[in-house]
Amino acid sequence: PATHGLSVAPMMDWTDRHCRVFHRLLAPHARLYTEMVHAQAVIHGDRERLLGFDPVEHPVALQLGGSDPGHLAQATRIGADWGYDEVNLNVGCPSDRVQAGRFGACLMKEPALVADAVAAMIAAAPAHVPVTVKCRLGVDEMEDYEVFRAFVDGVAAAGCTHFVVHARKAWLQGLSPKENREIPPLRYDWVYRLKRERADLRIEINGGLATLEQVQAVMPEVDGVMIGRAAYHEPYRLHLMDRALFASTLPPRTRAQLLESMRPYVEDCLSRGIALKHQSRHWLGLFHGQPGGRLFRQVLSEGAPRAGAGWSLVERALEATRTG
Ligand code: FMN
Repeated sequence: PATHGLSVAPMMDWTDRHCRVFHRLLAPHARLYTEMVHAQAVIHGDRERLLGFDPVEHPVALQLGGSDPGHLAQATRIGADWGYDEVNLNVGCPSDRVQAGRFGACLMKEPALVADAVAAMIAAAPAHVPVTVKCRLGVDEMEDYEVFRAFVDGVAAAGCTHFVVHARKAWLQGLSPKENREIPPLRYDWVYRLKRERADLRIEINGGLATLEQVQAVMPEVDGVMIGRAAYHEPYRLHLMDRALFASTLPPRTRAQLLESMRPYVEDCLSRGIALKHQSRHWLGLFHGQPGGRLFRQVLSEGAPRAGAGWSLVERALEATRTG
């Protein structure tokens, strides 16, 4: 069945709306995720700034942080009203700031609370907007597959049928968020086993997947893959993954063609006073490993912050990749 999915991970400070428009162009079939937004911010904050997105981003999921079922339910309803196609609860982020508010990865220790929150979110969401959970394998001393599966079972009993699993645990003390994405070992076998034992759930795997070969190796075991850092640092990989997974028969578009097709969106943003750097910072890795790739990055990163930087700068950066 054509359920095999590709998605781009929620990444704070990275997957903002401009980044997502770029990723959409590269990967027409991928599901895109927002940065995490706290439920309280959705309720009380500037919604246009926090939730605004471009229609081309569909299908796009809003990722929420929080643990209060009432607040999460309210934020879910608001997100659905804004047009998000999915609302995802963050049960994976280990930063200190996040623990203080009792949300993110520390919720792996509180399956009953997560189940309550998910039940409230599902009750608040219209039927066409699924509520999903992104979690880890565990935190701290949790070392037992059965405990992980019990977490999933508890949340599934509350009505969640779609889980994205970052296939490593997190240490809530002593490791930075960055270290928590690198040091705890990846254990894809736990995710494969979960899918085998809970075949009715949609299980997507995340963590350390960087190449098309790696993606193709895990695909038979799961329902989908979520790509984070590799998608951001080397975005052309997303294009190749999308084409391979969705059996596109059209020739791949070149990096330059893809970037040139951003032009109408970029010029529209420029005309509304949004500086080029807000877009171009997400493109720096487009020519990674290619002739002129460093110069492309340099021209954009030095030029884009200057007042008045416009599309001609992008053309100069592209020129660098043609001359090598
Ligand atoms: N995960 C979340 O669930 N919510 C976030 O807001 C979030 N922010 C992140 C910000 C950065 C800069 C990075 C690198 C990761 C972030 N993550 C967040 C974790 C990613 O979604 C993903 O689970 C992790 O990077 C592992 O996937 P990867 O190896 O493909 O990068």
